[in-house]
Amino acid sequence: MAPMAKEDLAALDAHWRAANYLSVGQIYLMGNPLLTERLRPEHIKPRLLGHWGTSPGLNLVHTHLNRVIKERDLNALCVWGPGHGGPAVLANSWLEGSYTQTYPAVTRDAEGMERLFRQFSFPGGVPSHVAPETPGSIHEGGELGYSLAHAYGAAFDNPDLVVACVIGDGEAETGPLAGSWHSNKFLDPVHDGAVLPILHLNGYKIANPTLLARLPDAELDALLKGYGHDPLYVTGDDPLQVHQAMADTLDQALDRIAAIQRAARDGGAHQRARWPVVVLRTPKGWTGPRSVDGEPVENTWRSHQVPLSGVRENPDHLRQLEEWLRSYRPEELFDAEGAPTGDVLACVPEGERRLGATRHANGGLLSRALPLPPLEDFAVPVDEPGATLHEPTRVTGALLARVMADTARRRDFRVVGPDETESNRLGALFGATGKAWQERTLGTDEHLARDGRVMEVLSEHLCQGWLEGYTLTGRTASSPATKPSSTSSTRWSTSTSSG
Ligand SMILES: Cc1ncc(C[n+]2csc(CCOP(=O)(O)OP(=O)(O)O)c2C)c(N)n1
Repeated sequence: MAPMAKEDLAALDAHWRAANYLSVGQIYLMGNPLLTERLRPEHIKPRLLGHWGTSPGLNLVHTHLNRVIKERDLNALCVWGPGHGGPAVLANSWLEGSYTQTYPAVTRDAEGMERLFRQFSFPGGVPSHVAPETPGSIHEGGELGYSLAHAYGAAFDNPDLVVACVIGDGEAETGPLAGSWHSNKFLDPVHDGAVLPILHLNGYKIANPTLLARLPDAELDALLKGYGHDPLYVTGDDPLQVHQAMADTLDQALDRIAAIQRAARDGGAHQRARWPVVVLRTPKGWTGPRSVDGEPVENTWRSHQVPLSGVRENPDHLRQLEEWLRSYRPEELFDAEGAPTGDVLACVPEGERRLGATRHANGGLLSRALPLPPLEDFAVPVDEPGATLHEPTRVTGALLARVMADTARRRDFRVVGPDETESNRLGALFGATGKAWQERTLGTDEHLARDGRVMEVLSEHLCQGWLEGYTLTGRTASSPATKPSSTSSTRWSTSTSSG
């Protein structure tokens, strides 16, 4: 890609700075949102609770997803793994207008900005994490580990959808996430959409470095390639250089995704695709205070939550917070009424293309009743008590097989489990569909199919995550062995079917 024009880079940077400003504002402020006067203790929340460290990285990803969505008219959804970065996702929803559309009282002006700030992590307000009521969210992120599984669940049977998924390097240490990389062996480039994992190596979790951030580069590269991915790297701490690199890299990744889909859909390519993964290495707490009370903070674990504490009581911290907020030059980002300027909004897509307004994050709008056959068709004759022998799950298998056959064209029903479909006597399903499988097959294998809608993998974390991602985006899945968890839900949105 040719280098971007200076004005375009500056506009992306303006959007990113605005999102960073709004993230810091939510963590600290309950008054004086535009800094029209010097910051005073009464403008600061009495109890500070939120996560700054991950927010600049999430904001960077959101800014750049906006650009590619708008330029390519992409149908996209994003799963934010570090869901504790609630301020970032809320800031972006407010900037793009989806927040005000969902919550009209939080207007896109100074008054609304003050509400946005005050309500965050505040009694009677909104949670500090990406939450069910956050527009565009299917993933709460409170229990780290399920982001990538949710992203794949959303992509299955959604051929036009691109699901970006930010994975924290701490989250990547969890068992569920470590198992989730193998989801690429189940994704059919013909009938499914694409997942673009963005591994965010900001280096730290709560009070420690992360494993993946400290691996030698060659080892990390080998690991990701070993998972079957094609890694692309963005590294840096100079904003304009990172904006250029991120723009180039997302363009490359999306071109590769389009090429993989074309080869499979038009050319009938039969090898498992090597999908791209973006490795984003930027400092934790980037653009925040470099040091506080003589201790380094930016690019260390100390930036994880609230870098400046006791701001009401400590005049030095109050001064540092004001300097930090003013470093984003809010007077260039918001007009006199507090609305984002044209430059800030230049990258933002419109209508349902906005990440906070996509229907795919509000599955109840998309779900349709399943074509359920009359139960009488599956009634078991019992002439007298205790005289006939039947296997209830085998009967259930026949019912599920009918539903599977009747949804062959709609493709909005799946069965997910830890390799127990056959042993649970549900094998009739294989008369209606195969088991999803993109790897090579041997003559002794049975029922494996690239477009199969039964999914079997031993990681029940993965089964559960896929099932949640699939149902929260408006489809139905049944699991013979797992049960829905509380890691995600859609309280703000129209209700969806459950597992
Ligand atoms: C399963 C689980 N264990 C522990 C936590 C507590 N926790 C909250 S944030 C965090 C660190 C996450 O680090 P990372 O995923 O790298 O995110 P980032 O550094 O971008 O904040 C931890 C351990 C959690 N939310 N979920």
